[in-house]
Amino acid sequence: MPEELVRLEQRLLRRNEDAAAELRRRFRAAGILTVNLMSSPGAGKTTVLERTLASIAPEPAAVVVGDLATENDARRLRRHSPWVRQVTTGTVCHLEAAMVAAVLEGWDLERLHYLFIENVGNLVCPASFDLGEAVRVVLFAVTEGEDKPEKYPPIVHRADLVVLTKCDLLPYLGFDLERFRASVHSVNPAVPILPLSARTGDGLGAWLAWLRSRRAALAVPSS
Ligand SMILES: Nc1nc2c(ncn2[C@@H]2O[C@H](COP(=O)(O)OP(=O)(O)OP(=O)(O)O)[C@@H](O)[C@H]2O)c(=O)[nH]1
Ligand SMILES: [Mg+2]
Repeated sequence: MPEELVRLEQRLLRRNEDAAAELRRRFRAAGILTVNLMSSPGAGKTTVLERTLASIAPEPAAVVVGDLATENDARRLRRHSPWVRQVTTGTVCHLEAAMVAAVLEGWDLERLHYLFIENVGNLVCPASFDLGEAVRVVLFAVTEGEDKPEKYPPIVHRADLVVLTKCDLLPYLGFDLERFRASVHSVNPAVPILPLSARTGDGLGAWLAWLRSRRAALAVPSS
């Protein structure tokens, strides 16, 4: 890569890191658990969030959702929460901290317990952009095959949780759960894996318990 292009990329990432640090400070001060959800297009992020918002109520939870175009996901999510904002990125394949900061305008963060950020469907670009989140969740659908984690290591490397979605389809696919686990753990040996079906609700209880435990951990000062 030409040197000038490398410098430009470094500047862009540095600017994002500064904006993300400021967001993280605001989220911490407000006591919100911010969750950055990342996956390939169509792995089931919005469907998981629809179920999550419906189940986590009356705890107040907000969503910022990124897509290149359309308000489709925000429309779906608004049925479950009044705090939903869509970011349309045009041609940009990931969310950036400044985009998130811009749409938070006017929200009283102190009132929220959770902020979910549904990133643009993409397993590559979102990995490099910190959004000030407390936790990163990467979703893979059973229809994608067992080896995707090892093919897209950067996004898995920094994940706090891997969710395997659409598990209701397992009986039809011949998907090898052990191969998937090995693929995830070859990149990130300690990361927990949570199988889930947003269609049947299987695994939803474990997902909610994980979220609640991570939120409770925010209150404990780290040594
Ligand atoms: N069988 C089955 N289908 C699912 C499940 N979750 C989602 N789907 C379907 O998968 C498709 C994509 O789901 P979305 O939730 O829109 O996926 P997404 O990751 O938000 O997609 P983008 O935002 O476009 O990247 C939809 O047709 C859903 O109905 C599931 O648990 N089981
Ligand atoms: Mg979506």
